[in-house]
Amino acid sequence: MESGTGHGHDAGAGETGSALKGLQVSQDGYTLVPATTSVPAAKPTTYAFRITGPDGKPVTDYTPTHDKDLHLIVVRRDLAGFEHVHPTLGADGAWQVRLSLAAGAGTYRVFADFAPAAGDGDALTLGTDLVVAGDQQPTPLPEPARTTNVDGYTVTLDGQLTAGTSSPLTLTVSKDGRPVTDLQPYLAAYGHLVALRQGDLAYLHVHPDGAPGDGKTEAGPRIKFYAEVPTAGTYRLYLDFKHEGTVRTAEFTATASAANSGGTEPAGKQGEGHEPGKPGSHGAPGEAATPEGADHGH
Ligand SMILES: [Cu+2]
Repeated sequence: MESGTGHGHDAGAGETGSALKGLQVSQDGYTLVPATTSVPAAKPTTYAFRITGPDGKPVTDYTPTHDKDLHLIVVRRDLAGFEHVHPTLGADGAWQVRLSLAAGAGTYRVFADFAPAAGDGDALTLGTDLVVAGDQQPTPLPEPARTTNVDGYTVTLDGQLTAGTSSPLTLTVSKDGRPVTDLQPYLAAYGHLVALRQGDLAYLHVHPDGAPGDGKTEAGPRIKFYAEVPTAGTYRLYLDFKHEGTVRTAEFTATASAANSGGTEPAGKQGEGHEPGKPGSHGAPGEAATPEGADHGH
């Protein structure tokens, strides 16, 4: 058992040892069963799946988290083409949703984030792959940056991801040089943040700090989160926020530093000070991820 990190921002206890999510298609008796594992071309398509429970039957009762029974995150394995959608549940336990698959051909990861009503209240995130046929055009992961732009909005990231620590992150939204102070609640928060680890797409818990209507959380320009990453490395952050009736996603590449930055980590393992494409760096066992930049530095 890991020692507590004392972040205190959890919706529920009992997450010990399960901070890494989305790597398994089946966990605790629950299984993500896609109706299909491939689609013929990259165009908007209907994606269907079921969640089966410990009795092998499709789960039809869920405990809503962030206003929804189930959140579906879809992203190509090179971290392009992020979609966060909310499927509809049929009486027979079949979920359906439209996916745009706008990044084009390639292998996508599908994450289902839900809490079965019969469970202990903890949310599970199960993952499976979806192949979109065709020739993939690789998209290099953008370099780490503190500022990103989406649809005329500028979003700035403050804070430092640190392995094993609940790290405060502040995202600040502006438009046309002015801070946005009238963000709209979206799924019971002013922002939703998903973090995926480059290399295996581990899906990370990120908790908003404060909720609309709690008397202290302002509607921008700052949105605060606590993100707990398990290891040093490169992560892609996806912030969904709503303004003037539209939900947009701001994306960042961020580098997480090692828990103990005192220099005891072997070179090449730390998230910072790396040499992109450094030859001869054979990762230690259990550290299969190549240094970031190795595939993207040219
Ligand atoms: Cu959602």
